Amino acid sequence: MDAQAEKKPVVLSGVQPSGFVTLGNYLGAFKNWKSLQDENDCIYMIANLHAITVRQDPAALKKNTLEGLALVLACGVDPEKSDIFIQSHNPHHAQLSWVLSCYAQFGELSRMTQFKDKSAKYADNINGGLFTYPVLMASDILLYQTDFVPVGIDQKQHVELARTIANRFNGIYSDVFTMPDCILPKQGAKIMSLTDPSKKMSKSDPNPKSYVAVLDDRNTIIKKFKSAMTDSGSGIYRAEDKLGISNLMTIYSAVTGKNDEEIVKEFQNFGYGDFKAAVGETVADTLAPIKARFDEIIADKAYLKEVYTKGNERAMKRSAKTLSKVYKKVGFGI
Ligand code: AQP
Repeated sequence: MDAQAEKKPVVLSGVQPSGFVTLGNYLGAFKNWKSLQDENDCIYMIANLHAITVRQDPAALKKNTLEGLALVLACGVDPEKSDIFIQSHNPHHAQLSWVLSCYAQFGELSRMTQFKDKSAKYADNINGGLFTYPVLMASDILLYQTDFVPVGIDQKQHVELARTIANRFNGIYSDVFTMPDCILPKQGAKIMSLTDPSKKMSKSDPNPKSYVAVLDDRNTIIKKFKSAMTDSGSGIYRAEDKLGISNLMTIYSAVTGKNDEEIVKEFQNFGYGDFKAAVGETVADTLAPIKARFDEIIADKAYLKEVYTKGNERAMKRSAKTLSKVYKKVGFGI
């Protein structure tokens, strides 16, 4: 086989260290990071540049960054197989972001749903970074000539914008960037809030009962599921007017791999209360080994440093090639 035929698809994904990681982040994105490692060339980053679009406490951001890294490792990402690094350690992301911001239109950025949502949520701090966030994300993706980006549905629009920017740049300067595609999970691409199943489960929700954090203890997880909002009526099945039950079925399906038919059969004689408790216990059982592994890894700071240092060295070697090509194309290559 020649080298080209052996080349594995490049996968890139990231998680922001903007607090704890929710069950939504886990099921929507990095539950699949481990299984993608064998067939793909994977790059995973702790996206701390993105995190400061919302005001962060510096000490907390530092702590959350290391914890994010430890959690990714606890979920089975193997630093021997994948490049794992901290985004701010590689200056190429910010450098490419400036160039690409000159190839993204104001109108395009104004249409981003996340910008509209976050501007409403953080009305006293609608900063430029919140607006240009998708350009930085495009840079993250395009720097590594990424083929696939595993994300939850909320990030799909940003990956599409990365394609628009890549297409525009390639059209002007000939092929520089690979065109990326999303990978959405079959179940769990949009996990909804436990207290208001019409809204996305989100770590910044002021009501802690609305989300489950991956590192919540068993009792907390079960309690939160038991208090999840359900609908009037009875019966465990998916329907448009049963948003609460449908969300719990999605979570159960994403965690167990069972389909709706199997779930309906399994819980045909259950009331809502017993179903909620069963989902809570299954989620708690799934997350317990991750938490145990996380506790071991976070205690070993030397190991974490080794992982992010080596990961960043490898990542920078790769991103330098793309950045240098871009600089030459736009006329910076003096
Ligand atoms: N509810 C969700 N269901 C499925 N996937 C989700 N993701 C986020 N929420 C859900 C996916 O998680 C990955 C990492 O997300 P992030 O770190 O960029 O944070 P976010 O999307 O900003 O997550 P939150 O919880 O909604 O944070 P806040 O409250 O700060 O806005 C991404 O792939 C995302 O799609």
